[in-house]
Amino acid sequence: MNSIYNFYARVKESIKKNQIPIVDELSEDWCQKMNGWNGKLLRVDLTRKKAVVQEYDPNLALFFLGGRGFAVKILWDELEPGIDALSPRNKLIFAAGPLTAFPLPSSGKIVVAAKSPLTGGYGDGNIGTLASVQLRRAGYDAVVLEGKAKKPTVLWINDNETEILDGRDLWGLDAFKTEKKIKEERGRTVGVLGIGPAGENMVKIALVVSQEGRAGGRPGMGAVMGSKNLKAVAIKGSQTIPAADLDELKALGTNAYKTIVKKDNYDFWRRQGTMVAVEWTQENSVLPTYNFKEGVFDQAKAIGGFTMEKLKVTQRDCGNTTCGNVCYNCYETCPAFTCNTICGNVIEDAEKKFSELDYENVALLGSNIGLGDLKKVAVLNRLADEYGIDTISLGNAIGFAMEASEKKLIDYKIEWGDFDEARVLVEDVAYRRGTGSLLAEGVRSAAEKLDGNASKWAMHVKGLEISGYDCHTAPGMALAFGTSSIGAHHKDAWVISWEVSVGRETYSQAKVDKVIELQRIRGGMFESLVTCRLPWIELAFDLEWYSRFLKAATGMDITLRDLFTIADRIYSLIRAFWVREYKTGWSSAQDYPPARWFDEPLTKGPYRGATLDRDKYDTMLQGYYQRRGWDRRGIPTEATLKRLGLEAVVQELRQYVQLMP
Ligand code: PTT
Ligand code: SF4
Repeated sequence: MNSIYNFYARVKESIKKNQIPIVDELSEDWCQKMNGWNGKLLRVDLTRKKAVVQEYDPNLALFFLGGRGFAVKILWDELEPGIDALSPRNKLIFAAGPLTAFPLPSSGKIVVAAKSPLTGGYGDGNIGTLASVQLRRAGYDAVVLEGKAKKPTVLWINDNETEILDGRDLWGLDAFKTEKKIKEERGRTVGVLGIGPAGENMVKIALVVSQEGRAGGRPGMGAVMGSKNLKAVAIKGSQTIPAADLDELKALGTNAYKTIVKKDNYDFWRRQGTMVAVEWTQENSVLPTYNFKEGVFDQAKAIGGFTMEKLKVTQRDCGNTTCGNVCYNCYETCPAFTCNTICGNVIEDAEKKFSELDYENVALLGSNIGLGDLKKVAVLNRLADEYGIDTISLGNAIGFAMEASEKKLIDYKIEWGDFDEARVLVEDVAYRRGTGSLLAEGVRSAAEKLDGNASKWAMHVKGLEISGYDCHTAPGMALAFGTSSIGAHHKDAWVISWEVSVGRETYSQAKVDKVIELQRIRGGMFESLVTCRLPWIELAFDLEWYSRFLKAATGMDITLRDLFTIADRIYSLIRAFWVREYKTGWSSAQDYPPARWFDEPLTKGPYRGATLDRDKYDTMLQGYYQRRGWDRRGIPTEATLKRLGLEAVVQELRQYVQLMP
């Protein structure tokens, strides 16, 4: 296996071959300072209780930028193929990027990644959290967690000091209480990434939680953390992140914040955030309903953005600053970063507790399980955050259980819209009790254990449950789910709104191209920068800003084209990771959405009778592979890997599958 530290010579060779357009030659000065990056990662072996600071090769930054790019490169280089994702041999990575934590809009994000116990492939997620800012200020770009602690543990990173603390008093607590306790001891501004009981119990749909309403790592990243006996990572830093031109960065930040507030949609966005999507998906018949049987829900209004507005008590951002002021002036002293696109809308739920709502949470825990009461949906949402379970997979799992109960495939009675039983089931999933234990493995696994063709209506791709868009009438979005890098998630290519605007019936090459374009921007660029993509998506904040930010941060001219090359490299490496794990079991069938959308027509709404067409989907999928330079099985060809500077991947992948030239 190749270590990232042997990368240097090959990179120099690649520069000669013009594979890294962002630099003509490696400037020694830049290599020394690495402006934009800290140039260091923290590696913690939990088994041996050892932490080492490693200076990484600057070429890692040039080739993979940060975040998801760093994560997949490290996992590819260092993971033994075929390991159990819940064994100490898996590695859990938290990685920031070259824009994270600078005084720029929405820059407080971090990627959490590992081999996924849910899908068996590459897994990651993106969390907005002060921990991202603190990590960069502590002098690191990433933390790599290896091994397994003997007993429950908390990792404490305080600038250059790292301690592995006894976490036994926190084990068993929910994610909110865990963070609260850590902050009581270590201060309000400490960044905390924690798990709830679901992560502790290695529930495969468990994720990592921060700040009572920020969560990420859908494909079981919380379970990986739990498997390492790691309850939380707490971080505090006080250093200045090296920037090529900090004054210019601040000036750009000032302008960027001002530009954002002047956007036409700004006020409405601040009112509704992502909740605006409930009405839109209902109008366009793509709101997941009754386990994705339908695209319309007769109680959609009751769980929509306008209902939420009436119940809203406050709004929160990832920085947890709540002031909403453009406060980059105190950048050097204040650990908070500011997002003025604030999206977290908080309501009081049916149990009189606060719950932060987003579209996905409401669609999956509302219409998808037939529940039309927003305050009750909010209870399930808050419980998911407390226990540390992904709301999307949870809503799929509950919907699956309701359908299985209706079909009498399980010995458990739960009807559509039954809040009380759903509430019990959430807890049962977190503690792996009864039917909850079946669902804790994800719907792919649950379906395999049931009769009655359950696999046809277990709504997932590659084992990851589908997020909030029904695709009976959206072939482009179905392709986006099919080819997403972590399984069925909209994060890489939310093509649905464009698709609805250009005509949803077609299976055109234009849709293929759009999916790839969005994967480059969202799945490649934003996930490796690492910053929030919402200002761009929701408020049309121009992408060119990010090249300007990068210039000020790194001193390099990194164009959007360069970023897309990096994105393609990341995508092909992620694909190689999946193929190496699945070996000869890999085929284009892995890139198919569930059979339900092809075989069971909608029975309600304006598109009644509609289904996806298998042959046409297949043509689109093959068109997608061609554009990416992958073969008919969806495996990158030798030529593609070499073009992207991934020669070493060719050698290794050949051990597992035959590669096309
Ligand atoms: C993300 C997925 C989403 S996408 C949502 S709501 W969304 C769900 N949120 C969950 C949650 O909350 N609690 C919980 N227990 N499970 C949840 N599962 C679901 O996870 C989130 C925002 C949102 S709100 C979105 S779209 C954007 N996502 C971004 C992204 O992926 N990358 C990026 N560079 N910027 C993004 N900005 C926006 O961030 P996953 P967050 Mg999330 C509580 O985790 O695994 O990536 O899946 O990060 O800080 O909560 O912000 O309508
Ligand atoms: Fe966080 Fe929302 Fe701001 Fe993005 S838009 S940084 S998710 S508060």
